[in-house]
Amino acid sequence: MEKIINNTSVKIKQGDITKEKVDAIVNAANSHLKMGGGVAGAIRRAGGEEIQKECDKIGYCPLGDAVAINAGKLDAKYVIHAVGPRYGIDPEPEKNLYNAVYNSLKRAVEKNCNSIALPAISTGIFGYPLDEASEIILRAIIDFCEKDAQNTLEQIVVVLFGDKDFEVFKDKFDKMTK
Ligand code: AR6
Repeated sequence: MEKIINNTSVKIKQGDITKEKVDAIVNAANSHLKMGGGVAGAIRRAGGEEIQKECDKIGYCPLGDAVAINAGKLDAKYVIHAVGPRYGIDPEPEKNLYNAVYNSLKRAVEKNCNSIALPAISTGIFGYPLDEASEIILRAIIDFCEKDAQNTLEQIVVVLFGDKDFEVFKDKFDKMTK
């Protein structure tokens, strides 16, 4: 499913984010930038150990923020490590999830990227319920496209791994952009 919002194409698709042909791939990170399982594990396997080494040089990213680092062996130019909230543990989960997504898009623009792919941040190991998280993630993307004066992105792709995740995001996106 694809819609154009203020000159930016926003696409919802199912797949493996490491295979996306985009300038920037977003990782669902933790504050210490230690790449564990889930999408981080997949990015690390596909991009090689230099991705973790680059993360170690930076060492820390605050909750709700995002940092762009080079993408190792991936086709992308950057991996943007976005720190979403651990559901039930971190404060202000809604605000922090929204900010993690919004700041990822900002970092991509700052690095002159035209295209970016994002996963369903916080909805795996960090346990954010999918229905709520999908709405927050999509709200941040739609707001960025509609309101951010700095937006120069041509394409934003939300890549969902599982069938159910894809269906939830697709339905939500459809409702939110009617
Ligand atoms: N492509 C796209 N999405 C994927 C892929 C993939 N290859 N693999 C998994 N997903 P998670 P979080 C989906 O757990 O909840 C790590 O240890 C997955 O199905 O990766 O933010 C980090 O180092 C789910 O829908 O991220 C952090 O410590 C979504 O990606 C912590 O987990 C996010 O799941 C982050 O947890």
